[in-house]
Amino acid sequence: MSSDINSTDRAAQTDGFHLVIDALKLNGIDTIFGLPGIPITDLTRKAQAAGMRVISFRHEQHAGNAAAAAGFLTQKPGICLTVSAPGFLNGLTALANATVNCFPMILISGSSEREIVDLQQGDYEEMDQLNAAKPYCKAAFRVLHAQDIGIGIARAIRSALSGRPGGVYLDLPAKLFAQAMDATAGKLSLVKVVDPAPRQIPAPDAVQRALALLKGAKRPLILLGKGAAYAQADADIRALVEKSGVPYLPMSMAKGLLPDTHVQSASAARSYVLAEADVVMLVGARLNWLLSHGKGKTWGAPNAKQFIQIDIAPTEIDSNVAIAAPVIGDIGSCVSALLAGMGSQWAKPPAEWTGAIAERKDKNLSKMAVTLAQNPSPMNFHSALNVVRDMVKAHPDMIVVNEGANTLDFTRSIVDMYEPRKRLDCGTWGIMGIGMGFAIGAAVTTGKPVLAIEGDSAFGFSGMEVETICRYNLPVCVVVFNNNGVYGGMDVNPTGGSDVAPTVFVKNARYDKMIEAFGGKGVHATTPAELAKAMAEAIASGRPTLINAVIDESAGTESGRITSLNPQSAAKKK
Ligand SMILES: Cc1ncc(C[n+]2csc(CCOP(=O)(O)OP(=O)(O)O)c2C)c(N)n1
Ligand SMILES: [Mg+2]
Repeated sequence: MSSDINSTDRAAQTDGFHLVIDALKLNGIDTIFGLPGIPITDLTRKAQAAGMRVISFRHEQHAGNAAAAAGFLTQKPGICLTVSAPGFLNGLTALANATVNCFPMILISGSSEREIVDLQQGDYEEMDQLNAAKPYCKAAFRVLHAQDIGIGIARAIRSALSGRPGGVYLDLPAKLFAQAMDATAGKLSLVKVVDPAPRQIPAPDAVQRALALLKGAKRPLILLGKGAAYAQADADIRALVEKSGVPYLPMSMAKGLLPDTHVQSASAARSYVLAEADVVMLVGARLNWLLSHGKGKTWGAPNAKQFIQIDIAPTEIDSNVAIAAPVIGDIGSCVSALLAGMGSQWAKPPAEWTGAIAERKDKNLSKMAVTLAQNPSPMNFHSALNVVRDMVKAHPDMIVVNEGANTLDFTRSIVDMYEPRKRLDCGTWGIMGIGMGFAIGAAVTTGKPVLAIEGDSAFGFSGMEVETICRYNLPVCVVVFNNNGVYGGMDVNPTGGSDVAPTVFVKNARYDKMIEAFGGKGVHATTPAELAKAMAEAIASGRPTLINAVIDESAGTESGRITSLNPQSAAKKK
């Protein structure tokens, strides 16, 4: 094989570069999120020349997060392309996060010479990337020969999408890209993946078992997870909830599957329903830490509850507590089977239960309305989010990206969502750093306006990507909730030394100035009115905007709502 091809025999020859691009395009993948460098710079150029959208980032983690968001929103694996060793490692966090969140993505990294890497002879960016990636993704593959690129990409796509979606690593050594082969044979070697996420039909007896349990419940509850949002079975999920009359709770990225203002939403009575329900039906939601593992105080009296769990992965069942009625299959097929099995005579849950929930909801919502209406100076989370809430209500198709601690928790509970898959956040890990990557991925993929509500600490993890937002002129409005630090700005150095406390940042920082450096619009907002005006202008203009929203530095709490997860020192002295 020649190491390159010249223009005269290009018609008859193809090479690794072109086969990768052709294989992706053949499978309907039209966007690459990445960061160029040896050995993939020419791949990014050639991909752009071939009509693909190549979105170039300032750090690979954010390219990876953008790819993951694209995967979640479209059910096609998002592609993140990086250089070897350090670029690969920068992308690896996003790959692992995608896998934990069940977002389909493929991290494609160039890698150095196998012969040198394996003998550890010190190559440029030497690293055994394939083995490093394996524990953090669903599958990892390496392609050594140009004629295997088609199969390699097909395997990566199928692995990312089938069953429980997740991250896949694809290792492409530098030498592969220049490998030439006959163009016709190359074309024939490509694989268009047929039915990459085959439906998995639940067993009829499992469906009957679940329905019998739900029917007998006195205090049933439905819990919608982001798996339900991913499934794009929106109409059937809504029909299931409405036909059953069962109160439901959405996990954060399932918000909007039914509008949060829906009469059956029990979000405003969350602790009551979790503690009191006797049968809980989980739809694409896992009983992990976000649901207190399905046990303990949150879930009320011990052993007083039975679970129905709809999930695509059989091994998810009984992961934390015993599941009385597992229903295994893809969410769409399971929900439609349940709906069919309910018939037309399904009895709604007892009025005693729904009435008690309504009463608590009303009480909590009126209490919240009073808090939201206050107008303290400086703003607190509530007064700022009151205007964000109105903005999302006025633009329900806007995508909300959200990260931080208090900024996350308050936004999740205060800002109602009205449409499916419009909320992207820290997810299963509670990870900081997804902000700008998710915002860019969502804007590029959907063309819709994106509103990123960011803690000032959270924003810092991906802040440099505001240049990327400006460069591609994306309709992203970033609102930095600036309370001078991690959870707030009140901590002091107990020694009286000149270093500030570890959680505290530069006071009164002007994040709005950052975007101005790249031609975006920066706004400094100190009142809800200023914040509302700036958001409205950003959304109307579609122009990259960063609003520095000044929040009372004492308004937050340690770790937001998960203070209790902080280990406590046993020793008295500080
Ligand atoms: C990658 C990563 N590093 C560190 C953390 C720990 N952490 C949790 S929330 C948070 C930042 C909270 O501050 P901020 O974003 O300003 O939100 P606030 O509570 O002030 O609104 C940090 C650093 C994390 N979750 N993820
Ligand atoms: Mg903060």
